[in-house]
Amino acid sequence: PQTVYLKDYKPFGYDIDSVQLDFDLSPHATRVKSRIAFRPKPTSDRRFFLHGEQLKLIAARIDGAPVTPQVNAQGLMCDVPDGPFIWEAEVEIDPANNTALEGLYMSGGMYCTQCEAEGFRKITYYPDRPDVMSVFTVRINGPHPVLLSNGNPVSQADGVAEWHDPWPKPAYLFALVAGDLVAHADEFTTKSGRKVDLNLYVRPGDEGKCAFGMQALKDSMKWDEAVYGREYDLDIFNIVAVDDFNMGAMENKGLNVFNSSAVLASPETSTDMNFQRVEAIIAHEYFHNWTGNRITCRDWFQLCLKEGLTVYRDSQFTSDMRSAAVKRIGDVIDLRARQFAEDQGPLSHPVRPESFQEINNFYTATVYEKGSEVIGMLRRLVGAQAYAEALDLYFERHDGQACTIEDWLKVFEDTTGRDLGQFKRWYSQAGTPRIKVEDNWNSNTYTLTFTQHLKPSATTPDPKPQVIPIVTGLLAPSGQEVVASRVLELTEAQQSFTFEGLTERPVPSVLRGFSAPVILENKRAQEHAAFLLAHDTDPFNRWEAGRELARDSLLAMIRSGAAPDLGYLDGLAKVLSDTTLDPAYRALMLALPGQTDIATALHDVGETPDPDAIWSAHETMIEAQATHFAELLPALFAQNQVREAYRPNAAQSGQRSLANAVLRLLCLNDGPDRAQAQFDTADNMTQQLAALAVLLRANAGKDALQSFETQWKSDRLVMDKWFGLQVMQAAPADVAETAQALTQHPDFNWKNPNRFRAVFGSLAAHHAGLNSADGAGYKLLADWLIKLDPVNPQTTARMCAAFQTWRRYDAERQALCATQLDRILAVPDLSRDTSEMLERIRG
Ligand code: BAL
Ligand code: ZN
Repeated sequence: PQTVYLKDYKPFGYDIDSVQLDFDLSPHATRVKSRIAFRPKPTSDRRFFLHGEQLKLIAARIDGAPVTPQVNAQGLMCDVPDGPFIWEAEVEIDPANNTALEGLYMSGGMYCTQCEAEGFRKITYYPDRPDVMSVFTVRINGPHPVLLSNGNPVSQADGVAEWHDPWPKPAYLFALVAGDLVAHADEFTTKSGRKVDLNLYVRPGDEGKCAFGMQALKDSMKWDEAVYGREYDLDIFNIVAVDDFNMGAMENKGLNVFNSSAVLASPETSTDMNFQRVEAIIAHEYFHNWTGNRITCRDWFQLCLKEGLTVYRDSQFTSDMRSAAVKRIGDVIDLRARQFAEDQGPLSHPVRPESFQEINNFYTATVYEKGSEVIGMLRRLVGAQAYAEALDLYFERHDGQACTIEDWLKVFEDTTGRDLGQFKRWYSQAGTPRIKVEDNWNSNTYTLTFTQHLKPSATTPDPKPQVIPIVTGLLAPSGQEVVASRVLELTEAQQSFTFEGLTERPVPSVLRGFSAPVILENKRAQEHAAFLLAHDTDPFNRWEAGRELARDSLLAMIRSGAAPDLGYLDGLAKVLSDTTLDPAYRALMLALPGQTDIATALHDVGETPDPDAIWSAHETMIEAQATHFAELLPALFAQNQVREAYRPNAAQSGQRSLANAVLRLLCLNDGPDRAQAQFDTADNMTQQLAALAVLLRANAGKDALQSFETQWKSDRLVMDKWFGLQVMQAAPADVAETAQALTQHPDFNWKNPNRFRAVFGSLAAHHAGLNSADGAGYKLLADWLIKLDPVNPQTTARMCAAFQTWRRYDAERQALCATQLDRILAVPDLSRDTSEMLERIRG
């Protein structure tokens, strides 16, 4: 496969004045007619190449005269006039056989599209690159009650509809939907008084799961007006739920297409976490209307320009709608689990990569989540006010353009006068910086010295110091804060910061709010962490201190068979019983670092993680929590029962998350009756599923599992949970067998990405199960990736990331894993997506 480089970027030689598309829908023979007005740019490469894949070319004309282009598997070339001309083509495509779910495909009888990143070329011949923007008019013919495309409706009649999108857009934002759908309708009036029709289209039967998503949309629209001054710009905003979808959702202009799991929600069928995810993804896609659509990316190397910024915006939204501290902690847990793992392994790449073979493989935690962290740092460095001014300038200067990271940074430079040359390294250097902190106390002067280090890697062989905002506060030994949070700007490889006028040696609280995506390397004394767990005024660092104590105790248990640390358990007991603290926060405190995180911590210091030992230490620690908190737990459980009607808001969700975490511990102490009772009486999925998980863990869930299946067998999204939970809750030695047995279930529709991920995503996330010593986890995953690859390369390639840590483990596991990686790599005609991923992972 060909590698594409950022340095080779060249503009397209033509502008497009308008695009007219006509679709005659038919499952196996959809006809697409295009009429595109090209105009050569004055000074550019005039090579006329249009992308096109898996298209049957029926006819092509230039200015009305038939032409015969040279066609290959990637597209076509044609001789064209020197001046402006009209290109017309008619192609035939086969949506019903499009199992890759890219381009136009069918899902449960409906037609839908996914064009980002390079799916439009499977619909018609076109310069399928984000810097070619144009105005689209789309006519759809098909015997379906609902026919949708981007923009505003022009005409709607039986079996034919026309849409016009006045906003120039790249082809990746094109969308078409047709089917027998029902609308949940509402409206929104923008701040300038324009009425916008809102519709959430779903399959009949799903109408009851729309209200929450619609409210989240209206909240997002309002928030973007209030916080970023961004108003919606069409007469209508449509969202469609589709069951077969590779990603979470897609921000097509005026016609967002959502994986049904990311938009449908009801109390009976969705957990609190599902509701939060729906709210966040609705916001994310909506926010793309300005950060992504109105201002898009010049090329796919700039993907973080829209994704990092939009993730940052949606995280601000969630912080405002819910608890900022809880959101931040959740984001950091996720960042460490996914992005740090990526950055420390063979898939490491800069936030703005410089080369790729398959762009679909770069929709990564680094581009998205680290991309968002970079924006958070920028805001911390320049301050909230300058950030707002820079964003205003960004929207004003670049509206309607396809931009680069250079454009983005320039608006900050122009607004603040700062030179962001060094800051830009966050975009170009791969890897997670490591920071060492040392302190010194001398004649009432306190000094903090930071050293930063970035490990050289393939893409960053010669790393240079980055600009790292380290938010720091100081506490007196009494626990009182003596220096409030301030941003220390670390720019050198080593740098000291002094604090004068203190009367006693303080305790530092550094990297508050996780102010930069770095690893703090040096261990604090345990009393220091225990002190911060008790006293830190920064909620993130208080949580972090507890996390550190838990991690250190787990490491000691693994390394030397130590008993669980009583200091940690005592400190945690105090936090758990502090009713002034948000229950959601206390639930996060109670949770242990993930087993993969523990493996990473061991690997980091050159030790070989033993997945079974990590599993056992985790189990032992949970048992120790149950014993140590035995007196606390019944009251905690009772206090956090929600008495009023179910609502998925932050307050209720927090109570349920604490009560459900406590339920697991209570079950260890008292047996499964309480969990069974909760399962039997639950009126919402959060409590039903949590109870089922506890029962399965206690090997007491057979009947509940059966009754859950009977109750929910006709609900696809709930059955995904049923599939996934069994794998997640299996003991390590049973994981592969459980997953294998589930693949034999009549409802294991493996071509549906959600169902495939329910089983195999859960297998991949089960650290001890995936890495079981007999290699059964590796083998089963490989078997199914081999099966899925020809059907859906994108989902297969994403799942390959499960193997990215394989070199951490012992020689036997490595050999078992290498055998499976080689087996997949040896498959003839392996997709470009999967081979790129596995070649990088195999190394
Ligand atoms: N643009 C792909 C889906 C998303 O990030 O919103
Ligand atoms: Zn996005």
